[in-house]
Amino acid sequence: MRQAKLIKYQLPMDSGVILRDSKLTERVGWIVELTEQGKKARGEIAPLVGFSKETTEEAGIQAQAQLELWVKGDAFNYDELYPSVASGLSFAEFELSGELPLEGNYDSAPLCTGDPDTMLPILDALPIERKVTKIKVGLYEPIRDGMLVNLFLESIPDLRLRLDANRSWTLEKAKKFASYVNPSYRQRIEFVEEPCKEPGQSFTFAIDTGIAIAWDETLQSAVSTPDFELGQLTGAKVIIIKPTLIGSLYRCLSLIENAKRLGITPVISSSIESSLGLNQLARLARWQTPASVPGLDTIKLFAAQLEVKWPQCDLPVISLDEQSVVWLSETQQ
Ligand code: OSB
Ligand code: MG
Repeated sequence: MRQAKLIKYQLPMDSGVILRDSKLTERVGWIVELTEQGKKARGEIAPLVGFSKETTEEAGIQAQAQLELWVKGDAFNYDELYPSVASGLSFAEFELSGELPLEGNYDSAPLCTGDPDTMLPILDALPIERKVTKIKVGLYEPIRDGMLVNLFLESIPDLRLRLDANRSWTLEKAKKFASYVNPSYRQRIEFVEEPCKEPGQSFTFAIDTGIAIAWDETLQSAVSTPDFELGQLTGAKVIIIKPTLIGSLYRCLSLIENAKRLGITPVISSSIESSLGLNQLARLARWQTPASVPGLDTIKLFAAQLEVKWPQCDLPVISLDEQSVVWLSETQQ
């Protein structure tokens, strides 16, 4: 017999987390719980404001409808669901069937949030194979970004950088940025995520500067179109896979497989899920992309964890029991 539960969670964020120009004071989302033959499995559905197209409400309504069908014996209709809903339900399903291995990769590329002076000793202490940090660029003048990049790469000779411009540069500004970076350092930029407004401009940037790029937003908008083929998204060395914004694990696994076949590196990344969802992402990363450093250093944006602890994180853990159950299958009432 199948049983299911839908729980709404609300977690406080660290003060000062800014997302797409607005402050994120609280993270709200859903946890689905599937029970079958005495086994219980969870998944997280958490649309991210400013990044997901669906709202939290819309995702919750769709999730509940899917759970109602699932307890009656139906399968989830992943291809018809919002990415966040497909992702959360599929994680729960993979967990239930034991297909998601337990071991996780919790060693992410640190997000450079504070000032360089506090980051440098942290980065210096990392082992060489993951001496890499992610820095947001494009928020200020290109010359400032260029100088910052030079400072990091000059201070730590074996450090590599991942930069993310979130499509904020014109081609001209992107090239200006590149011109400020010491040419001998360029190869130590692993990639720039989405340098320009248009994917075509980002591609030109990569060709003209020799600096590798990664698709993040471009992959998200392309993957949901009919007849999508990764091979048509040319020009990037890396694709950023954020299941909450991409969709079901089936879709993610197929992307990973195709990326490897095409010589593109897949990097599993977070969409600021709670510690519950983040742990599953770390397990996906260990399982499917053991050769790349994941982008999961986002627990530090929270003021609390949810139900399960993220290794090496001392934030208080709030129990799922303290969150509100919004729907239960009849057999559980
Ligand atoms: O810009 O890549 C982004 C998280 C949520 C929304 C957007 C982004 C991110 C991250 C995740 O940067 C962390 C990472 O990729 O290392
Ligand atoms: Mg990005």
